[in-house]
Amino acid sequence: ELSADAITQAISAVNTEAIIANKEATRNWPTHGLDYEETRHSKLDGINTENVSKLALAWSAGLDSRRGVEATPIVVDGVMYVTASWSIVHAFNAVTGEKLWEYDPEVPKDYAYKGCCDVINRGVAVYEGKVFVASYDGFLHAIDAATGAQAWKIDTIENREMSYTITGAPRVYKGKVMIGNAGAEYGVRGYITAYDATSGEQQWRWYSVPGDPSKPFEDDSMKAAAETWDPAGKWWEAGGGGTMWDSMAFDPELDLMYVGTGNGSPWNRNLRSPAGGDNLYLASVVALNPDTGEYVCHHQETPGDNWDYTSTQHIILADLEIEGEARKVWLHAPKNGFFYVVDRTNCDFISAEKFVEVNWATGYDEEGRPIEVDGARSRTEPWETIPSAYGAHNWHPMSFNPQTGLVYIPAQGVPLVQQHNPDWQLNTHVPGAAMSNLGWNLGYLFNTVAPTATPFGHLLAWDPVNQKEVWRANYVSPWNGGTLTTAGGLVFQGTADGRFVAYDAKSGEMLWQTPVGSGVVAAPSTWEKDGVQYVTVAVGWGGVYGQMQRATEKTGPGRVYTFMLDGKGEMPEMVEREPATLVAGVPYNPEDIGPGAALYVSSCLFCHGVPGVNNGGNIPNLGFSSADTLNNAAELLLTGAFVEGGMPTFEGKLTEDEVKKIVAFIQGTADAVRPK
Ligand code: PQQ
Repeated sequence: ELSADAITQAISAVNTEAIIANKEATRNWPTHGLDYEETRHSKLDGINTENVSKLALAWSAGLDSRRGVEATPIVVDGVMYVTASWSIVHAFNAVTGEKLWEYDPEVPKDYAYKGCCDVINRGVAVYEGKVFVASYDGFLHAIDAATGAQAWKIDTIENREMSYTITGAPRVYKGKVMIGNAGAEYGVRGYITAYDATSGEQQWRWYSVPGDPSKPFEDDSMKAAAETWDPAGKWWEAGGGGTMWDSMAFDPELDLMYVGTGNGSPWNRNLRSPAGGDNLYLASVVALNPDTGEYVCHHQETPGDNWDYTSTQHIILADLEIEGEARKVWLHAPKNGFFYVVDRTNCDFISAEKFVEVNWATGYDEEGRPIEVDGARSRTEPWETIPSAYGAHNWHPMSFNPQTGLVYIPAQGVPLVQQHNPDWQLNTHVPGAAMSNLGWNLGYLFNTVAPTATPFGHLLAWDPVNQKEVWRANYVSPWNGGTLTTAGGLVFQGTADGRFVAYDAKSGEMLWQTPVGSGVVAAPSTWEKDGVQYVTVAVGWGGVYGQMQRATEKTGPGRVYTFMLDGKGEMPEMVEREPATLVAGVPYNPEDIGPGAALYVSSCLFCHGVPGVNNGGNIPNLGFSSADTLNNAAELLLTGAFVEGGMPTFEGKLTEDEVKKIVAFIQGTADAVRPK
């Protein structure tokens, strides 16, 4: 039994000093990345290489979620907070699994299309008695930790005409709740804001890209940044991008915070800033003063980003000995395929090496600038992006174990070809331009020729001092979960094919695994209560890749699992998908297939995948629709029949005749790929 008083007491005790003190023994998991340095390295060793074979379920609980679950569970003194899709917060007694309360921020379901990558949320922050969640529709909510009642709610979005969303977990440092936002696929201007944790009052805001140059710059960093953009591209109309949609880390000794910035809006620099330029502060790690939000310094990983190479991936602060010298560094493995070690006292570049195959740059010079390859910015030829926009490593958190000296990275490759789109216009539906009917602004056409790369996913153990691979564990698919490493000599990771696995952190030997009933994308956490160590992982397949692809026939729904040695919990039933068959018999005019393909790309592609070719993730592949659905497609699409599930209405966006063409493409493709 956990009384409301006990919860209040536990969460009221969480503040910056307590989060710092927790590092000593890491009994709790009080902040997203475990500690301010975001190491995800637990000092707990109750579960270790010797006994992990006895790890078994303590309890599991449903999250009532059919879309992606990306949250790291926060656990303090036996109280657990985890979010599921649509930013819904669930509170549990972490030892028994008893549900304490649920908080639904009531994100309007017709808001879903304003975000690129599934209606996901990466978790909460807790501080001085409150739980903070940033909802998909851009509000920051403060909730009473014991009761789940709302304490306050703040609109973080300064311009609701733009497609801003929030998917990231807030962090709280010295009484300020920090949160960024998302939307750089659509055209927004990225910013991060700090709010007072008690009152919700805004404390500061820092933009990652300059605004309209006819107005005063907000600060010197914006003035400096504007010089690296070409005004001919009118970046302020598309917003510029640079959204800070995920990572933050804090160094309490230096009193600095670090934040990763996203890609440009539009993606294509030839359109965004035609004369070139670095386009600060896109695709960078930036150091800010956490008290004031003032810019301190930065390292730009992908100058003039042109490939959706976001640098929002998880940042880890570490103290390493490099060439005989003690260095305070940050470690980073962004989408672009290079692993960075940078001096976090002054943002001085130390080293960068490829951690997967990379074709856009051969390496970095001493100043920390990439040596680019000809053709990677072509305005005429297709370019196969290796890594692609899915990232060599996406948001799935990595971890750093100072005992092995290794970083554990969910590495991957998803093939994609991009080609400059000379017909691109801001906020305009152009058939053939991916998702442009929903407001995407990329400036590229995709897969105009077939990619040659092979998809892959592996857990990569990387030595950041020597910048080299030490071991890897191969998977059947990209898009595997975030990692956790422990003083018990272990690495934990969930997999796309629906398992939760423990490895020997030194050797990579698999020591334990269990099925969990769905592909896993989130990272686990570990914590202790009454001397017993537990490991928790939230499960629910999704995110941008998981919407249209899958690697297991097990289909969730979202669930949180807690494991302990000799646990006696009963494994829940694992649900198999209904076998799917390619749709047949829907009448269509073959001449409609071509125009239908272009409309499909601009309205459906990045959620539903290629009909009959992708197999469908948490969103169905339309090649496997029923004939009834396709025969009634116009009515379903144009009246918003699926809005509750997150699909927008296409009323006013598509005509009946255009829907007919899309149906022709779906049925035509199903017929074309059906085995003879
Ligand atoms: N989100 C995911 C996910 O949760 O699976 C994957 C991605 C995002 C990306 O690959 C992105 O590029 C991305 N970009 C933005 C952006 O540009 O603002 C936001 C997000 C997001 O908020 O989830 C993603």
